[in-house]
Amino acid sequence: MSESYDLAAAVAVLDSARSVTVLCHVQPDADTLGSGLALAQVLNRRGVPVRVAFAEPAAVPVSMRSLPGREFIVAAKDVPREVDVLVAVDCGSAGRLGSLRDRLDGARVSLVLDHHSSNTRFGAVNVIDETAESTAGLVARVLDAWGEPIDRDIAHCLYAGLVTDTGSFKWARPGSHALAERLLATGIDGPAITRTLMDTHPFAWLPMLARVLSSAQLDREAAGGAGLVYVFVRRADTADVRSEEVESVIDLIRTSAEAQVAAVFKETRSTSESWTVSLRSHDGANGVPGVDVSKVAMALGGGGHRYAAGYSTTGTPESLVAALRAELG
Ligand SMILES: [Mn+2]
Repeated sequence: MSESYDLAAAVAVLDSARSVTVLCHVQPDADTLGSGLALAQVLNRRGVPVRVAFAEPAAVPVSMRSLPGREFIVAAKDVPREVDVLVAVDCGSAGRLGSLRDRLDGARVSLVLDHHSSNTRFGAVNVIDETAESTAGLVARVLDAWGEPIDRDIAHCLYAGLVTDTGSFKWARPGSHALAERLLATGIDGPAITRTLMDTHPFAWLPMLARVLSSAQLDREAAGGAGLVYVFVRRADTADVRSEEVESVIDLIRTSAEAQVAAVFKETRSTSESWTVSLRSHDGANGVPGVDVSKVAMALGGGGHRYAAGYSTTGTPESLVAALRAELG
């Protein structure tokens, strides 16, 4: 609930910090990393030692390597067992920290900044606004409450989270455009940031899409007739491409007019028949409310937002579809 978050509590924690460890979620996206690097730059400016980390993969995704502040990123193994202030950004649950979740136990105080409706409030202080379009937008409000100005490099990081979590402003909410205007006014190159993060793929993306999309299935009866469209992305399909290309598939199949729910079953690159699953939904015509995929994902061990969620699972393709179908009703 939006009224349950307390920006002053977040400021008090950050203000008390002798040092800060910012943790982003596994398989980081531009919202978690942009939020983390924006905070890191502010803390560094204040003279507070800061590091940013995520459990996996080992390297920063290629599309995010131009984000300012990446010099604060350290390898997961270099995050000490005991830290002063730990801040988790854009993580709906402790599990999203992957192998770094145990660092919560060694923190003097932990602060969770997030916008997922499924957030489990796993910090000592939790500042959760599920009405925020992005964690970056929530970080901007924390900085305002703290009286910390947003300079051009910090704006670059926040814009990265804002533009990606709104799907290039397709899912903008009240305040999203006002924040974009403010960030752009610092002199950042918004089109270049967007192109780098969302609109640049290696050529190998095209044959990968051709293989994957040719297997798309439509189940009109799923979710009480709302319809389900889904595809499988097998390990063999992704050998030549980055995670960015794999993550792009959901945005294509979710456009199917005949289905309000879309799913992409992505086989883990290292392990056969181990999967992460992306879910999307939208409202139907005539205002019929869409399926809450956050609830579906939570029932299957994951979480997320009402219209965008995910989970991890194992099994054969047939068993995966059956489990999802059963949960959708
Ligand atoms: Mn986010």
